[in-house]
Amino acid sequence: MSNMDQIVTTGIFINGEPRKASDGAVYDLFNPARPSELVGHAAAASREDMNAAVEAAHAAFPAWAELGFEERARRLRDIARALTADEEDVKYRSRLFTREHGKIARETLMEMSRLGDRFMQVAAYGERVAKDEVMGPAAAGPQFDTIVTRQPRGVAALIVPWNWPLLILGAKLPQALVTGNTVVVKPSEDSAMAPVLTLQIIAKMLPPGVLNIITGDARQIGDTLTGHPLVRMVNFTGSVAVGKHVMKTAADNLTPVTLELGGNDAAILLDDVELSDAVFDKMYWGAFGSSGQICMAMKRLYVHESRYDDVVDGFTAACERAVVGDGLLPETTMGPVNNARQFKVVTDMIAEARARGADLKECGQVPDEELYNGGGYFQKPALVYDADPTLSMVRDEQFGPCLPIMKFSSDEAAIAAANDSNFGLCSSIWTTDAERAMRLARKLEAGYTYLNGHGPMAQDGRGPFGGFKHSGIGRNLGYEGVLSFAEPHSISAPAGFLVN
Ligand code: TXE
Repeated sequence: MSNMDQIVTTGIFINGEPRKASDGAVYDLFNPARPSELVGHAAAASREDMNAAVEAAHAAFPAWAELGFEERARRLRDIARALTADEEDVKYRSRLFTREHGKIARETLMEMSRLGDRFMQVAAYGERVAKDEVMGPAAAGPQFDTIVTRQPRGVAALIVPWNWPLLILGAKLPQALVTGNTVVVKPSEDSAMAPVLTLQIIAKMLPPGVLNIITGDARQIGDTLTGHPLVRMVNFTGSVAVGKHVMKTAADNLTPVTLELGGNDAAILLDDVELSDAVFDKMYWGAFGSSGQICMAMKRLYVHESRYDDVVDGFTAACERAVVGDGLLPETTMGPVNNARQFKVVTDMIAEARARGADLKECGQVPDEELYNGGGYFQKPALVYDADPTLSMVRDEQFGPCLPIMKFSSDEAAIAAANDSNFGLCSSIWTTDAERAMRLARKLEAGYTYLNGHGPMAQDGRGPFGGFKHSGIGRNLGYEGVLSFAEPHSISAPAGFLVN
């Protein structure tokens, strides 16, 4: 054990102060690669703590809103620089992140640096929200001057899941702050410590109460946040079931919600797709980055029948190159699944496919068999060839290292199969024909379509991100993501009074 691996205890953060939970309660976090290894303790906050966090955010709101966009954007840029300024601390948080989460070091470091990037980007493009929209008299109808301002909403509740806690925060937190809202963040129980230490760096650079951080059992304290009358906006990323519950709880106060609830992304490989090892590697990362635990991962692969055999051969070979093991080792490309619940979802889907006689192959190399079979949540990437569309691996979100592959015979059949899902988060089309790609993309029921790529590495943060159907409501990222944290306010006067 490295001396970086001493057991850590993280707290909560309210009104500018790091604190313990009010009754001192904590809960344990274990390493998903070795579930008997205690990594540390996170604070188990009480409802009183949650109320105190919301009240602190409410009290801090007027001064933060008053500060003005320029000053807030300047602070965002300072935060972006501070997040990665201390190399030793970055290494420490990255290692802790892998040990509490399971994901490989390359990804934890990437998440940390992307969070800073988002603060920088939002400081730049958020400026559009600060500018009033000014309209002189219209060409027809009653004659008015109108100015539309965008005002911050107040206290924003930001709820993040365990899979990419920092990257997902980057889609909510700088947007909430730059528009002048104050914030309560609730990281997931299953990956709390590295996110809390990272969030504390940010919170300490802001006036007391602007950013408050609460961890603990959401079943105990979640409704206190989302149903709080002082909370003016809930931005949630997580499961469909909890998203619906959050929406119902927020409805009591008519609190607006943005919900990002996962997906069952279809990737469509057309007959003119260009294939190479580089393309197969891209597909591997699109499907199995972070062990497949990504909302915008490739979750159903549809291949034109004329290219099916070539794709199966090349993609299987890419999956065979996966090195499954401890995320702390530099050669590992796939760590364990994060938690026992998710592990069961994935392994049950694989077991169902096997029981129904599916053509299934588990790929990848396992350098340490003892570790792999030692009770950690390890699953090699499992491919199901020519998958039956009624398998739960096709119908539901697997959120883990397994993937069904299916054939199609026409563009129309591919679009119909891709859209045959309750989800509609992302999708991808792989082709050499841009015009055909655009024609088909417009028919996909998905909030984002990648061309010749899939997942976080293919995504441009300037595009709004969110889903159709059960994938959620509203958008994060892009200009729409920033706008969602502001209330439009129209101010009109008879023509000539406001605009000359
Ligand atoms: O999510 P939960 P889980 C999907 C994925 C996965 C499933 C379950 O399919 O298998 O969801 O994951 C907080 N009030 N996604 O169980 O429970 C909770 O503490 C307020 C897709 O981890 O929805 C955590 O911070 N908050 C997804 C967050 O909600 C509550 C990413 C998500 O937890 C709450 C993660 C309550 N009553 C899972 N109950 C995506 N969109 O990418 C829980 N929480």
